[in-house]
Amino acid sequence: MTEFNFDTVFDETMQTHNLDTVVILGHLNPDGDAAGSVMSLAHYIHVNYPQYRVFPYLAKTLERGPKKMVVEDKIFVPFEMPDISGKQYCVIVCDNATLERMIGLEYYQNAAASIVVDHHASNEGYGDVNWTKVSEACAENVYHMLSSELLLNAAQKEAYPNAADYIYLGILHDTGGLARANQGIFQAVADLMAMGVDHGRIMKTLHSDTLDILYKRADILHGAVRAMDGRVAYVIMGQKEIAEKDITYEDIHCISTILRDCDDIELGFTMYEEEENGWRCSFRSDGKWINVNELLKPFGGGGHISAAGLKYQTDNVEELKKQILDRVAEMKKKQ
Ligand SMILES: [Mn+2]
Repeated sequence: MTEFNFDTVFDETMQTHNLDTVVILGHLNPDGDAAGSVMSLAHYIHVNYPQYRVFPYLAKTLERGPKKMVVEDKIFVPFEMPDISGKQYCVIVCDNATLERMIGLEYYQNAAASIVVDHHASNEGYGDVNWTKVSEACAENVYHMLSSELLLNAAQKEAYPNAADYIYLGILHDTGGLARANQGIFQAVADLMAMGVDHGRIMKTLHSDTLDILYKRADILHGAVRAMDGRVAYVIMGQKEIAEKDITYEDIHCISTILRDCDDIELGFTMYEEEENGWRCSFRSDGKWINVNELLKPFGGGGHISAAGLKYQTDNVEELKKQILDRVAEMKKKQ
């Protein structure tokens, strides 16, 4: 399925099940794209379908940058959730590949109907309607599935941040500030600007570092190690070091991207022990040197060709790292 008309599917779903409530969910530790996709749909429905009640749901662990925009939301913040006991409602899930990563899973499980919109190659295909199209940002897919007329209406009826602002937020964040873009993205970005989006204002959500954050990041980068003739670089951080240096997952989350973006590095990754023997790993490449979604599949991880994650239980992280590097070497040999 390459084209998807949200309004038709949404209208039909609400009417056949006789529903008046919509809950919108995203993934754990929401980033700009998850927040942008969820919140843009919430505003779009709020303005264009006033007969329905809308409840967007974002985890409290929202990233610093997108949070700057979300805290200004006067329609939905502070978030409130409906009492779902005995109530029928529709759930829309955005930017979330697997049930394991979904935030608010209980809402999904008790929904009368579900619509899934995603851009991950690793999407499990769950939901009554599952529209997954691999692209740079889920918000880009959201943009293309909506009626431009109704989106313009939502942008004109509400002050910042409105549906168009949120789509723009998602696109900016998942493309690294339009660093990874194509014609379709620039088309969407230009259309959104024509609807009144202020590019400079939303760019500020990408720049939310403080000097203390940079000090910490420099410290983490000092611990980076090279492998495979220096073309791979990684950071492994166990619980002891995490406690000593007070490193949160948010502190380490960007490191794999920073490593990958180095001119002399092709693959960057981090392994972070978020609970005893529970490793949360993040892999970044350009998607061509190595496909990290394929790389992590045998280990139970995945995501996109150039950005993928893995959660793994082991008391021997060195062995896990070795197995992954062996697979990198094997995949490179076959290329
Ligand atoms: Mn995304």
